[in-house]
Amino acid sequence: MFLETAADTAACFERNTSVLLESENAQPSSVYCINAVHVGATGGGTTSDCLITPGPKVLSVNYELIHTDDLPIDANPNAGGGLRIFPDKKTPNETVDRRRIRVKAQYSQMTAGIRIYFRNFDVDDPSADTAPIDANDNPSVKAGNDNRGNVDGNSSTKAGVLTAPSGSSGCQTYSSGLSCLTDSSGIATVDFVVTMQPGGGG
Ligand SMILES: [Ca+2]
Ligand SMILES: [Ca+2]
Ligand SMILES: [Ca+2]
Repeated sequence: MFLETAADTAACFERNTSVLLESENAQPSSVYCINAVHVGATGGGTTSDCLITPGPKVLSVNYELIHTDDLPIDANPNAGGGLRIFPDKKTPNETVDRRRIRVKAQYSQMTAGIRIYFRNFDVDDPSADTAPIDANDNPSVKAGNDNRGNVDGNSSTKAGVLTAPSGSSGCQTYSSGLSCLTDSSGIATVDFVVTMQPGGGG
């Protein structure tokens, strides 16, 4: 690539010098470099400088209801803050699974086919740090992995389960969770099933 500004050209005629600005080939990571080649009547030389451009990344993670009659996602007023959902039945005999929530990650480029990796955690119950509520903490460590429930009767799902949304394609499990591909808006989507007995509270 070759660049020469009008100002540089004007300077050439006045001083019989020129400055050629050249971008280097793509550099690793997010480094972008420009070389300036100076040519003058009494000599010349090359100077260069580099800058780091912002790399592509996930800008935000948002949560959406799956069933239109689910209770809204709202701010958790209890210890720990964050957001909360109501995963229980709304009437005694209904069969709707309200434990499932939709998670959308927004990539910084509106590009389809970028693989985004999702991972879920069983975080510490912030409401207590001692038994009988939360027995796995101590004065210096507030340990997670204290959920009492799980998704499917297997203790390996104590942190909840990530699943591919119905009708999606391109999702793959990996050692720590699930990855899915972005759509043309740069959004990758997974579903997350919560446990019914979070925290150490049982
Ligand atoms: Ca704990
Ligand atoms: Ca705790
Ligand atoms: Ca927990």
